[in-house]
Amino acid sequence: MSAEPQTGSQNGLTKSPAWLALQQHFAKVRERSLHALFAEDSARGDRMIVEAAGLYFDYSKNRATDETLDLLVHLARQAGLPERIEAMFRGDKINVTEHRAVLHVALRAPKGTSIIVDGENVVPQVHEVLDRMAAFSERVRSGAWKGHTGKRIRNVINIGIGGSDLGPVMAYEALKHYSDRAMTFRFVSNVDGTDFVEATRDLDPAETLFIISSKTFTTLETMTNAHTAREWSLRALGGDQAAVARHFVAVSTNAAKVAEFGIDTANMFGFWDWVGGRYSMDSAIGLSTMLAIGPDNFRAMLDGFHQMDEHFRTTPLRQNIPVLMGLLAVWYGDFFGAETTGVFPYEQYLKRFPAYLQQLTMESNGKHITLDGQRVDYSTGQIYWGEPGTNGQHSFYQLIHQGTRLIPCDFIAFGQSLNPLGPHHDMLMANVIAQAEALAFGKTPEQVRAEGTPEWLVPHRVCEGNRPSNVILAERLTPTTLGKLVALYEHSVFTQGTIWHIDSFDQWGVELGKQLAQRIIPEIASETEPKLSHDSSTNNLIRRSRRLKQSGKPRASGP
Ligand code: G6Q
Repeated sequence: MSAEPQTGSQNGLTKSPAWLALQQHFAKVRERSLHALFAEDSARGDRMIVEAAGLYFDYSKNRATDETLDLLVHLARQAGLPERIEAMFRGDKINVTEHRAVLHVALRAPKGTSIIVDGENVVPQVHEVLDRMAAFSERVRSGAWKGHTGKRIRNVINIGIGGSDLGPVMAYEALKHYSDRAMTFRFVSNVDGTDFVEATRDLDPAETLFIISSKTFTTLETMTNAHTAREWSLRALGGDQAAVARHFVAVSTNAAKVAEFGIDTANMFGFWDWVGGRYSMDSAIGLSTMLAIGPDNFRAMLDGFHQMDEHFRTTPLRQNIPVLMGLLAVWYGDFFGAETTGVFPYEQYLKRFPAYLQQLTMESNGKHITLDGQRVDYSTGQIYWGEPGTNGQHSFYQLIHQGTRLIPCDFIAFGQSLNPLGPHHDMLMANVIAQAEALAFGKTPEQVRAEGTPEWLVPHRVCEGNRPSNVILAERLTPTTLGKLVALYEHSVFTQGTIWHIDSFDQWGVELGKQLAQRIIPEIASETEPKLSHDSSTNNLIRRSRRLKQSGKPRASGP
């Protein structure tokens, strides 16, 4: 939704000294090319990097000077970023619209540390749940946990949606290399019955364990799929309700609803209202991840998260990777007018990482009201999207190279492949490095002519360059590295939300979507023609879909 033009900045951001300084600076530097910036400073690529927590972050190919970065850091200070970071880590209720602390960082706090929420240290609770998850995972992985008929569990299906699905799916795919290949992991999220049917069609219910992952345990899609799963299990297991306890476990904050569903709360793994759905993959919502990769690898992932948390919390802003990433996102979104950011992992295992980031970034910062309840007069959250390299190079990269839109890119790559295979990995790495180079420096008319190109074709083949990117390199994709990468983006999102003075931790738009369908479901399902009182389009869509359902054929005319 586009913001209506505003006649002034209600929260003062766009009239603030740091913002005005950036605006003036932008007028000076907007036309400066990356070509020129690198030509003026041959050490730019040596200087504009940060190495921390095992990541190499190269931000030199951004349309920014040292002064830009200084001014952005000044903006961050003006927005109180250091204080906000402290407030989050301290457990202050910074999710103001839900009056909640925001403590995903507590999920990876080492044993023995202390974070107090409402007078209670939450770190021991986190480890108590982790220990229960570990004990359960060991039992399932070893075969000690048996299904109702005495068979061991070979299949695990996570039923959840949004934050209770995207993290587990992404982490399973990302860490498949470390997973127990004798087990099958599937994920059902969509209320479209096809999702459930395709996920279960070749599985034996006697060997299948369902994890019902839902913070609230009321989400329509998840509860519908959970009931279908219970029927599917019980039908095959002789209808004995006792089977539920052997084939269903729950991850939730709502013990009452879990018990109501028939799951033994001894097989429930809890978390807390200070963990947002999209920040929950390292809570018990990660149970499927732990079952796949084992408790030690899961703990290694948590350690990776924690290393990035510590980097974020303790490193000066100017050398702080998530801060720099977040500030550059603000620079492009609010000054250059960029609408989207492309994220391109050159690692097949990270194929779901962009989809995961879409929720993290867009649900968090897709807000137009400030913490003080005022409408913003600047752009907030960008659209994040992406695909693994090199596939994207053969499709949409064209628009990034030669289109009319500015699309800042994040490239993510690893020095070592988990599947070394002949020349593949060198080629993969050559491609990611070449793309960042080509986007930045392009191809000049002179270079195109020197290839013997006829003059009429020259403009078509010229690539102007000046397309910015970050490059993130790590040694190899491990559970630890994955934790660092996710935390990196979490904190970049936090940095952006802090500058924009918005609540990155609520999701009222999602809540509205959850409510609206409830009204239409009975109208679609009703045996008799329902009386409809929506707008004319919605009324017609409901009538048409009822008719399509009944006959499979639309009438010749009318809705
Ligand atoms: C995430 C959102 C949302 C949520 C899902 C599932 O931050 O709040 O994506 O995770 O709607 O909610 P439940 O876990 O309560 O089923």
